[in-house]
Amino acid sequence: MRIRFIVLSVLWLIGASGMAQEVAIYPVPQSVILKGQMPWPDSYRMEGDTVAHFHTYRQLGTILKKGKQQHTVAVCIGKRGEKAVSKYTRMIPRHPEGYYLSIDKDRIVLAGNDERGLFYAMQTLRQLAQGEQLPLAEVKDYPLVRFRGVVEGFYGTPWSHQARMRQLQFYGANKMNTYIYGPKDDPYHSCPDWRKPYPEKEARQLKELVKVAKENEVDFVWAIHPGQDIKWNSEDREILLAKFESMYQLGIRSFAVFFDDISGEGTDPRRQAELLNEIDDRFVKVKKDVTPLIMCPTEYNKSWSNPARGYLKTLGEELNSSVQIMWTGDRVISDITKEGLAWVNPQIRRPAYIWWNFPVSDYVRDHLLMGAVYGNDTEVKDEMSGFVTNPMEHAEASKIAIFSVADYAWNPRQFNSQASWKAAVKVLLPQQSEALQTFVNHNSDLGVNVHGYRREESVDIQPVAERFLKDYRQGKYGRDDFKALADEFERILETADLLLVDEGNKELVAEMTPWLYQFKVLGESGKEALAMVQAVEEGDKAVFMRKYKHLRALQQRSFQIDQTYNQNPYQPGVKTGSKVMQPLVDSIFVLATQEFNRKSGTALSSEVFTSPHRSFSTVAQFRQLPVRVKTTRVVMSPLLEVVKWGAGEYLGVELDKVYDLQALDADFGVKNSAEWLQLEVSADGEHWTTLPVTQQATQLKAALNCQARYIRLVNKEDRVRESYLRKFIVVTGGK
Ligand code: LOG
Repeated sequence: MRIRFIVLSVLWLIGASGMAQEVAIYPVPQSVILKGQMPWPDSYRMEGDTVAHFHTYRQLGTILKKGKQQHTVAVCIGKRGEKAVSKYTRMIPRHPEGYYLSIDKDRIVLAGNDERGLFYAMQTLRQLAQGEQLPLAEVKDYPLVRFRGVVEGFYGTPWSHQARMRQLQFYGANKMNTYIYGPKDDPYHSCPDWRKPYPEKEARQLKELVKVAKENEVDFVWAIHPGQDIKWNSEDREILLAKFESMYQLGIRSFAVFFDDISGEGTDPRRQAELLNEIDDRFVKVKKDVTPLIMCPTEYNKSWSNPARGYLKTLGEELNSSVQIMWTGDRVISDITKEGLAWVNPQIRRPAYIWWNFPVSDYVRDHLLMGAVYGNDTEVKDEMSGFVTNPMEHAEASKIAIFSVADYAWNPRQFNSQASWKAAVKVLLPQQSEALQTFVNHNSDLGVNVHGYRREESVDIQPVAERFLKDYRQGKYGRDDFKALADEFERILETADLLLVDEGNKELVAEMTPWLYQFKVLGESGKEALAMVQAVEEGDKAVFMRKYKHLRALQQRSFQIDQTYNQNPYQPGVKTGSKVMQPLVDSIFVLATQEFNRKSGTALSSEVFTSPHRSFSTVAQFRQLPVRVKTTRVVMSPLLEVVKWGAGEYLGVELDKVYDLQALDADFGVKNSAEWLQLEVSADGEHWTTLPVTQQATQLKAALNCQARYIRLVNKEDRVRESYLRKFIVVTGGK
């Protein structure tokens, strides 16, 4: 029997030549020894307390196969201290959630350091037992980061009950132990209804989730987000405690309090600490079976934190030491670095509990973020107490990133981003993984966005695309490059069809469908753009015209998809391949059309439609806000966080030329914005005219009735003001 190690401890090929069998274990274990394999036996004999470990034990039925080999294998399951595994005590790692798994000819041993460790041994056994033969192996394993999981903490449509059930199973299978429930748009989690109990149906569903979480060894953490309207008085404190008590009655044993994205009184760190300590003393510690509290601070990232104000330091000093403090890194969206942790940890006097804002897409909702997980430091296990990812509102599509976060957080040192990403794709859609890999290759980046966070995309083809364009601008190009691009476009359009009809993961395909429609158009457009290049070269005018017209139609089709699907009020539309492939198609189209015009003396339009307008601002948080056009409306992308306007700072839209302006329709989420914001318009960007604004609740309205190119709102006061940006629409009269 021959054993070959392919990539150390990630993927092994075992077996006699010709009968190679792939064994992949994720998250990558700390130590694995493979000793060969054997045919599946025809019977098993259980040893150990299967009643006590029932939810782990019952998985055996779906894992162990019965073969023809006349042989009985003993299966010992238990945790440290139990008789069934007492012989193996020394082999079990002394780490929370650690386990020892061994499979040899006569015996399978699943020995946990604790209950969860035992459950994880079973998950590893499941991955080992996928093939025609049973691998003989010895695994000693434990996680390096204590809390690993997901925070459902995004804005947008909360996950459905079914989606959450599927998630919890996925976490268990991938050794994640934490799910923090905190969807911003659940009214009972946040304002206005955090004070009220859940209605009966929602309460019943939460109960069911808690049960499934338990079966999968996941702590179901219920978070409350009361900061926007909390009063620091005993009444609100008692109401909050009563709400926690009612959640406890539903079976919840883990709790969090979020103070992110709020303004006003609720942001006071002293009051926040007082409240949390009181919950800790009067609720968590009294209950005995409740896990340590988690809190998300108001200054949850470095760029928003001002050490002179002492917010974090106050929390660090005053919060009970058992309370976990969440942290998103140097910015709202950023990867975690050693330096960043060295900055925050001394202030909060404990290792930060990481809230990683990827693949959350609530600020780029027209994109699907299915790229690889990379960028987090792999030598920071001791500097963080937990690592949870904030996903997209698309639950199934988020599993690509979740899978790799599970891998990273379990064993950061051996984390291999690319291998993990590809393994995730295979797990999510085993029968159609090549197609899914093509799709995710081109659906990774976020496009220009307010947080400036970008991801690599179309990595393999990107250098080819760049070289091709550079050469073509100089009137030549390489045949091989042309062919490679043509192949890729073809693959893209095939992939779209393959995935659209696939039944292997219906939930995933449903989430991806609008993007698959767009992906298909992208593939077709790319093919036609290259056909235009060829037709110009061959001097075939008729073919060129046909291809030109078709590509024009495809551009319109793409626009229709963008205007029809995923019409959320934030970033409506459907973008795919937006980093490399779509710009490539646009550039080829422009260059080939110009070349054709030059050669044949025609004047075909080579214009590609993009928004000609842009936003401008002196407020750092408003930089790079995308602006889009919807018929005669110029719409700025809303922002979810609290924004600080310094004295005299402004936000505005610059149109591509002077227009007849009709109205401004804005909403800054605060009731007094008309008092401190001044509306100004200008034709040249130098001479400004002030116009009146009216306010109703948080809505701002102004009749413009003038000709102008620039419209801005200025903080006319000499002090900092806070607001949100819910809406900023300029209505033009067309021309
Ligand atoms: C929110 C979060 C949101 C994310 C990305 C935290 C702690 N809070 O700016 O709910 O999903 O950023 O938009 C946040 O990240 N605010």
